[in-house]
Amino acid sequence: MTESQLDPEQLRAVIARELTGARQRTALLTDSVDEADLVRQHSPLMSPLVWDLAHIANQEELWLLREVGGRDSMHPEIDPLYDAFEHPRSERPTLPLLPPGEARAYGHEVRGRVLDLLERATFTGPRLLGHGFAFGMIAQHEVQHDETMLITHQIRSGAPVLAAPSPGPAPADAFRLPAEVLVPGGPFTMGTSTEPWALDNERPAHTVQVAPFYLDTTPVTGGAYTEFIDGGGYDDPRWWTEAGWEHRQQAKLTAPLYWRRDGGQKNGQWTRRVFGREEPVRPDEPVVHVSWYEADAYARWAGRRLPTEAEWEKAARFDPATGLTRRYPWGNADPEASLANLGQAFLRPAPAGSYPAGAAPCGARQLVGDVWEWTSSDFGPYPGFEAWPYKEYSEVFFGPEYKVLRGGSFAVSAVACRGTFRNWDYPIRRQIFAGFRTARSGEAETA
Ligand code: AVJ
Ligand code: FE
Repeated sequence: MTESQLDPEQLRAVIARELTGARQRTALLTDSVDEADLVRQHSPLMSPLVWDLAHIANQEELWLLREVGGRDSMHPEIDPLYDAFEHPRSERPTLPLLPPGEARAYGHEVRGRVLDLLERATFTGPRLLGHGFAFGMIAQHEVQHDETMLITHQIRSGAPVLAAPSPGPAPADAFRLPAEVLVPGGPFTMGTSTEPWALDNERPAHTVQVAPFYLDTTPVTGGAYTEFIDGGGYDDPRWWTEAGWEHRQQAKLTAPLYWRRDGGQKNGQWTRRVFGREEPVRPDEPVVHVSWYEADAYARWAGRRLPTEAEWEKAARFDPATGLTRRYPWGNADPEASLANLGQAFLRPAPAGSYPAGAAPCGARQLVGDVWEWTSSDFGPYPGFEAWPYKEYSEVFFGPEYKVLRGGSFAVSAVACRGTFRNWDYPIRRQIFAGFRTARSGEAETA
C-alpha cells in the first residue's frame, strides 16, 4: 500500500504510526546510555548522541512547524548549532549544545505540536503537504539518524547496552542456492515518479539499458572474505585501484573494521566486536564494515567486479515476466519481518540465503535489508533531477567523490527503505553497516 492510495484519515494514521515508531527507536538508542555517554564524542566521524537527539527535533520543527505550519522558530539561538552544514561532526562536541534533559524536552515539545498540526492537516495545497510528504520526510529523517546513532553505539567502547535476538539459521535451501543469478539484458525503468515519500535523488523514473549480467545470489560472507584475507588479498596491489592501494597502505588495513585475530596469533580465529561483545566471525553471515576500496579489491581478486547502481536496481526491481519494475524485490507489498532484515530487530545481518520470501525475480536474496551494498557507481543525479525540498539533502553531495550504496541494512527502518532508495558515502568509510556483492558481465544475447 503506498501513501498515494490512502484517504486522509488513513494517511494521518500511517504518519502518526511512523513518527511514533521513529521516536521509540530514538528513545531506545538514547535512554540506554548514561548522560556522560550521551555528550561524549565516541569518534570524530560521529556527533555526540545528544547532538543527534536535538537535531532530530530541530529538523522536525523547521520542516513541520515552520515550513508547513507557518510558525516562528521556537529557539532561534540554537538553530545554527543543529544545522549540519554549519558545523562538521568533529566540531560538534565543542558547541554549547542542549544538555540531554533539555534536548529531550525540546523533542517532546516539538512532537506535541506536530501531532496537533497533523490532526488538522488536509494534505492538499502546498506541494510539501501532498500525500503527507513533509511528515514522511521527517519520519525518514529521524530513522536515518537512528541508524547513525546505532553506528555510534557500535563504535563506543564500554559495557554493552543494546541486546537483540539473533536471526535464525539460514533455511535449508540456502545451501543449494547457485552462487550467482542471471539478470537479463534490455531496458528497465529505474527510479520513481510515483512513490509519494521518495526523496529527490530517487526521482524521476527513467529508462536505462542494462546489458545481461550475473550477480551473486547473496552478499559476500565473512567466510568468503576470510579467504581473501588469508589469500594475501590485502598485500597484493594487483587487486586494488591506485587510490585504494594508497589508502590501504596509509590506513594499514588488514581486515574489516572491528575484526581481529584471536590472541593476535597469525593463524588464530578471527573475532569481531559487535555492539560491545567480542565474538567469532560467523562464516555464513554477510561481511559488514568494509570500505568501497576493500569491496572493490575483493571483487577483482574473485575475478569479478562490483555491480553498477543500475544493475543493482534492475536485479532488485525488474520482473521479466511482466517487463515491469516493482517497488521491492518481492513485489509491491510493504516490507515485513518475513521479507527482509530491517529496523534493528536484530543487531546483525542474517545468514546468507535467508529470507527466501524476499527474493527478487532473478533469484537474488537479501537485496533489501541485512547490509548496505556498495555499487561501482558515483553518486549523481538522474536525468531530470530537481532538488526538492532542499539542496542539502543530496544535490550538494553529487560527484565522483561519493559512491552509491543500495538496499539498506539491518539498521534501516522500513519507512526509509525502498527499492529506489539511494545512500552514498566516501570510498574509505567503513563504520557504516556496509557489505557488498559481486557481479560479472554476461554474454551478449544473439538473436
Ligand atoms: C543519506 C545517510 C547519507 O546521514 O548524511 C540525515 C542522511 N541527511 N540528515 C546522512 C541525512 C540529513 C544522510 N545519508
Ligand atoms: Fe540530519
